[in-house]
Amino acid sequence: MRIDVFTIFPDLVEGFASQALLGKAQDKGLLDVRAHDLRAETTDPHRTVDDAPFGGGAGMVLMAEPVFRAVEAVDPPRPLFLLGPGGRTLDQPFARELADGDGFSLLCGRYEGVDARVVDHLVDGEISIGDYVLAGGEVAALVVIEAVGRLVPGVMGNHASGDDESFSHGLLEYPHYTRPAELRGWEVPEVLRSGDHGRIARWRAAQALARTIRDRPDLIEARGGVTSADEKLLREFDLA
Ligand code: JCQ
Repeated sequence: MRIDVFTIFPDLVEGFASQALLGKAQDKGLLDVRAHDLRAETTDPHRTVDDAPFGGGAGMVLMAEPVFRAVEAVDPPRPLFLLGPGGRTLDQPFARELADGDGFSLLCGRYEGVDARVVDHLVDGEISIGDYVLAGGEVAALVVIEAVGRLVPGVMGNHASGDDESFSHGLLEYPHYTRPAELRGWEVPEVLRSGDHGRIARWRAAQALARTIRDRPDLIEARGGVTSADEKLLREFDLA
């Protein structure tokens, strides 16, 4: 999987992608993240990439020509996505769709926005990571790269896959515990130390369900509500 990123902060993107899980995936040849400096193809002494908006107003606009030139110098994997709040919101199914391809590219906007001709004639789509405003697209690009990268076959190593975790089954995770068995008077639930693996699996499923009902009822609605089997499971552990 190749992911090319166009940004005025290529070191930030490369630094992040070279660490931990993504760094190991790159070492293993499973993932290839390439950051490209939007200033690379500028020709003026100040390597300018921003200019004032036509029509006036506050702030600056990321210029079209440096972006076209940087992208055309590389011929990166398509689709090329702009990061911004107007796009399709990243969720687990979208991350899975991106991970099923061979690669894609990301354009990080900055300033007040990007010249509209980039949007109209260069990029293929837009990705949002949520309804809030960032100072630039870099952090959003890192979120996309991490969410997608961990789904690439082989990247998760020890963990069989990313798919047994939150959201892939549409529920929040059950609570996790490690040693010590008692911490400041708070004990690990007895069931987890019982050795009864069937009961442990049912307790975890019941906990995941109860927490999702409590904290994310929208996820319960999305999977079609609470079934009678769900209610039986909750009752087994006095959760309903
Ligand atoms: C991404 N949610 C918010 C910042 C301008 C497209 O132009 C710009 C893009 C950004 C960065 O993206 C976000 C964002 N998902 O702010 C400024």
